Amino acid sequence: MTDRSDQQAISGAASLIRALEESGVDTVFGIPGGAILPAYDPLLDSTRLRHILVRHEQGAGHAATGYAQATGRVGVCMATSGPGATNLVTPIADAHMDSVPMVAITGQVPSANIGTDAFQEADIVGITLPITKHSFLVSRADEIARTVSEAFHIASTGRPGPVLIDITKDALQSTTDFHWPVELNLPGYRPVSKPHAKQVREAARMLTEAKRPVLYIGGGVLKARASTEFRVLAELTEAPVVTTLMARGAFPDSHPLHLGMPGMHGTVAAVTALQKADLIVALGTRFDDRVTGKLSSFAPHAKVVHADIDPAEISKNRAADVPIVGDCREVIADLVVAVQAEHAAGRRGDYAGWWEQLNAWRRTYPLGYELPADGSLAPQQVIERIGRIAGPDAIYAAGVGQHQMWASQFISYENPYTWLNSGGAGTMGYAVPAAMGAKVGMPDRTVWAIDGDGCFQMTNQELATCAINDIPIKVAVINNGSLGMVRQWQTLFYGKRYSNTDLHSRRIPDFVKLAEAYGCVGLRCESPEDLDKTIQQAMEIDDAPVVVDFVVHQDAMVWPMVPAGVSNDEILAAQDVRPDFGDGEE
Ligand SMILES: Cc1ncc(C[n+]2csc(CCOP(=O)(O)OP(=O)(O)O)c2C)c(N)n1
Ligand SMILES: [Mg+2]
Repeated sequence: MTDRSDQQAISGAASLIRALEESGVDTVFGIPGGAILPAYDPLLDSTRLRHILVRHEQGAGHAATGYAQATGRVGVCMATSGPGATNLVTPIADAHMDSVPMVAITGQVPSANIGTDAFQEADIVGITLPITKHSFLVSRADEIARTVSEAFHIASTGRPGPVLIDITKDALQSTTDFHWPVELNLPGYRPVSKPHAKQVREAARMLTEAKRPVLYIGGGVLKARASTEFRVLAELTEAPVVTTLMARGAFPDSHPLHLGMPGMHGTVAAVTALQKADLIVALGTRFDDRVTGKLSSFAPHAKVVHADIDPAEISKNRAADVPIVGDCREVIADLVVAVQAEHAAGRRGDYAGWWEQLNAWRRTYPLGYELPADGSLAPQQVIERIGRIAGPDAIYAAGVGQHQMWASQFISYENPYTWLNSGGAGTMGYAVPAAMGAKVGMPDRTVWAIDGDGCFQMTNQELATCAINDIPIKVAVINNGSLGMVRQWQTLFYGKRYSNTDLHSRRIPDFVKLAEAYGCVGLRCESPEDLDKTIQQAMEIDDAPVVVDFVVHQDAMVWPMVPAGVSNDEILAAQDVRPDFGDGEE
């Protein structure tokens, strides 16, 4: 590595900017303020860093996440102390839940003032301790460059996650020598990436002996950039595949081995395959409660192979018979070799009977929806048509709610890194800023935010950021006039008592006028006849952000559904439709 040290004394702030540049950062999303102000001065001179001035720090955080999820690089956001920093709490928690590599930089009050309730003082390290992979409080200029280097290393290696660097104002203002590269000083941080060969061989042996295996893959396969390797494994074994909400796109939806998404709103085939499996090979996934349903009745007949880079995940929720700690790409590559060895020795899994059953479930209970009898727009149809027209090369970022589930169900994901959403935290307000971050990282791709009328009202101020900074995202507001997902639960579990879920957003705000006020193009679509035309119109605009207000039927519901806390065996394919699995438990 070439030494890019600077013997001249520079400010801590300048060393921060230099360190970010040397770390390969090209974009920082943020808002300045008193404590971080020194860092904004040298930023003005940087030719390698683009700072995008957002309208709310939450927007900066989700933009960093969207950028990271779309590109695989570390996303960076920056804020001042106190309220600037606390506005980052939600996106930091969100990135933590979804293992997104992010570095959040916050200014802190001068070190002499810490603990005095100084103006805009907040103990952001303390506040975010449980929701970061690591956090640093830096109070000396000399430590800034090293800390930046360590933060990027920690955020992006092992199980990725958010790292906070809180820097006191005096550290930014005092002088230091700049040295790069720095020697990392991280005793005890050594993520294991190479899996244990014996465990991998055991997993391969179990795969060939199983009669009803399922390959259950999660976001870790995407984080490890292992989609290509995984496809080889799937095709070699010919075992069925299910992809979690976080793994949509890791394996093509059109692939015949793909059963779809498991979990609360998964396909009948995917959910039931796990329930009836005799072997689950879990790769980069964490047996989340939204996948397992009632844990004690989840996949009662299955032995479990569980591979994850984070040893804390293994046997956390479901005991693993074969635990494998390692990077998913290496695990999968080694599994391919081990399965090939099994085949060479004349041992090959026979899943013919299993596929017969799976195909019957797939045929009988495909994903579907009904068109509203009154001729109004079905939200599912809107989303399906956007997916068809924008195609598999576009990137889709969803909000949280019914529209998110429909976007995961009715858009066909063929490529990795084309589906971005807030899976673990379920953060309303994620879509617009995440789409903005994705578009900045992938400027040549079409980026659609599929948002709810509720979610959109939490972070739509970033439309101003998009319009001003030439970030032409497209936003589909799936306007059902309500907090639809909550309303769905009220319909099903609270006797249709609709307490505080009516947003009246067919009327207020006027999303078309709102879009126009922000310098975007605003369109509205209210009937199926105009659907394709309106989407095409939005597709043709590439010099400004576009917002389409899709006014949809209010009563559409997300199916299939496993009600919270019950066994996945109780899955409902649609309202009052309990699948017949031929086991007499209709
Ligand atoms: C920040 C936040 N607050 C509250 C919730 C609870 N919640 C989950 S979905 C939902 C409704 C979302 O409404 P909308 O954006 O209109 O989406 P829809 O379900 O109607 O498609 C709510 C309130 C949440 N997930 N996140
Ligand atoms: Mg809604």
